[in-house]
Amino acid sequence: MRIRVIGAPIDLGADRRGVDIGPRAIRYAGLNDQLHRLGHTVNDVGNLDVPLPENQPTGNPRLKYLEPITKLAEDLAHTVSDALAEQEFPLILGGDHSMALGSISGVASKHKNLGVIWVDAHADFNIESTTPSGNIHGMILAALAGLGEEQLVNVCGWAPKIDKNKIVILGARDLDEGEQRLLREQHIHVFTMSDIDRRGIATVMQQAIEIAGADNGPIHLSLDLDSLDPKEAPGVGTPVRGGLSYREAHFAMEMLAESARLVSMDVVEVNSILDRENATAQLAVELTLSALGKKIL
Ligand code: DIR
Ligand code: MN
Ligand code: MN
Ligand code: MN
Repeated sequence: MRIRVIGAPIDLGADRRGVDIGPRAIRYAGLNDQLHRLGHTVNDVGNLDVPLPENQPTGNPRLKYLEPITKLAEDLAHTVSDALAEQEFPLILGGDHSMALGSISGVASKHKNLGVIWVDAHADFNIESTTPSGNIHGMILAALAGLGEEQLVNVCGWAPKIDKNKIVILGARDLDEGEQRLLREQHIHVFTMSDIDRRGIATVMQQAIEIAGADNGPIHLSLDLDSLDPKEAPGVGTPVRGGLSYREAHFAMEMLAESARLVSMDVVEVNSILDRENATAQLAVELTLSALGKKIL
């Protein structure tokens, strides 16, 4: 496969600083080399330009940095749809999760029945009226489903990007009150950590692939490293105990590779300032390799 690596070093969507170094940290951990060794061709186009929060007005406190976040989303959507048009698999490195507004908008513009598997401790399903923080990374999945602030929803001039029946959230364990209500109202498929405890990662992941990939549709994977237990992934902005184990995460990625349905992937929220010796970036590389075909034997 030909893989286009795209860096989106944005940290305007979250409070903790340090995810803007994520794309570099993931490259330092050997991403391109290892993808190459797995047999892929790698076309790394570098990082998109993202303004610093120091140079930007915060704007509406319930929708912080709305303007620069939507601008990056449009740039990124364009870059991603260009990659697909040229038969390359977009692998987008964050940055905070607000960048998925752009990556998924770009993929959805090329794949009309796209499903999304959102692997995350959080659901990122807040809207302006439910957000406890005003941080847009916590609103992205709702926006992609057509809910919330209209500038987010209508990024690139069309909406919704994803049919809400083809969204699956996996690994959730920290949801806000209004967000829970919205997820229930909208009948979003959420597999919590309790579901994984009860039924095992293999069963849950198989169902996730069936839902997101219904009618033989393509799947985008959005991998937030805080889905893993903080013991494995200390370098994230919002660590939450009780996350996916090392093997659960790998096996989920291996199943996705086996499904042969993956058309694009985000790797987000690696926070190098909070990391220990780049361990979280290394884990991000390992999981990406599993998702892109690396097998034990
Ligand atoms: C919280 C935290 N739900 C919020 N969200 C995320 O601010 O909306 N942390 N995504 O990683
Ligand atoms: Mn173009
Ligand atoms: Mn997230
Ligand atoms: Mn998260």
